[in-house]
Amino acid sequence: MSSAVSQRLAGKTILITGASSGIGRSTAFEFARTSPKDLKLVLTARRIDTLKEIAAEIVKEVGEGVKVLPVQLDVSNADEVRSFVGSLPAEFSEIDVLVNNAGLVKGVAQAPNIAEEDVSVMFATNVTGLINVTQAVLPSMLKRNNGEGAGDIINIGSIAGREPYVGGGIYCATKAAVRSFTTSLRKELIAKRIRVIGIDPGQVETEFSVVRFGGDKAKADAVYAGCDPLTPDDIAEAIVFAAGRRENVVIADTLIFPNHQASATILHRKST
Ligand code: NDP
Ligand code: 8X3
Repeated sequence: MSSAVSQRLAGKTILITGASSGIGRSTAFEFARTSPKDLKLVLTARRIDTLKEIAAEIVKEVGEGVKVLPVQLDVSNADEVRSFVGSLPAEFSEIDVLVNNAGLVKGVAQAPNIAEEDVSVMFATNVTGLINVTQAVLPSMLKRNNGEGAGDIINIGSIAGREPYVGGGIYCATKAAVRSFTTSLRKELIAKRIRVIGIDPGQVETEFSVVRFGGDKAKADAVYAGCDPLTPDDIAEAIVFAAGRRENVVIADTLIFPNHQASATILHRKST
């Protein structure tokens, strides 16, 4: 990453949701590595012990120039989100970059057999959770710059939000909602200096499929059999690239595939 990017990121406070695993975890490391001298990271997820380990690993790798605050946060709990933002320590309280990454998928059931609990948890996390965090952080972004506003909101969508597939009725609907909310927000903030950035990954190997199949690693591994999926670091690089552009440049919309993928369901698999 060029020094221009580290200069642009210097001094910023980055809030990442879902930082305990996968894309969120990689994004924390990528920001820290890109601007190791002067950066503040607020890392959130439900697994606080994992976040503390990641915080320690980051400081061990890049040094004390990056200050890391791990905070336990369930994005689906609106009260928790509000009180979290309101009680951030002063040095972390001005969020410059919000990475709305927390998300999950549950199962591959098709209507009318989708468990109500799975419907609720996917919408509550992927949609309401993302909106909760955005609404809690946005007021402070709007006040900056004499009311012109400042900051980046980076929403992690998915190819699933553009192309619904069999067995993804709810997850795809949540990611379509994220795409729609992201687009509305960008339009609503047109007079402000707040960048609204959408990043839609294709297949990335993380804990995503393990969560989808309730911890069944063999089923999760089968999703990637014969494929060469993206790594979470690939998406982290795109996120930091977007945040590191000149302030007048908005990477509004991206779709990122591994080489073997051309749509949600068109993937070339090598036979083994
Ligand atoms: P992981 O399962 O590896 O990471 C998901 C993260 O979300 C974890 O850190 C988890 O932390 C967090 N999370 C889940 N529920 C909540 C909650 N209620 N409150 C706070 N944090 C929560 O998956 P990925 O890294 O792959 O997923 C990250 C994002 O990328 C998701 O939005 C996903 O939809 C999206 N995506 C993933 C793709 C893929 O192929 N992997 C492709 C396209 C998009 P914890 O359990 O500690 O709370
Ligand atoms: C994850 C990508 O295609 O598995 O968002 O739903 S997919």
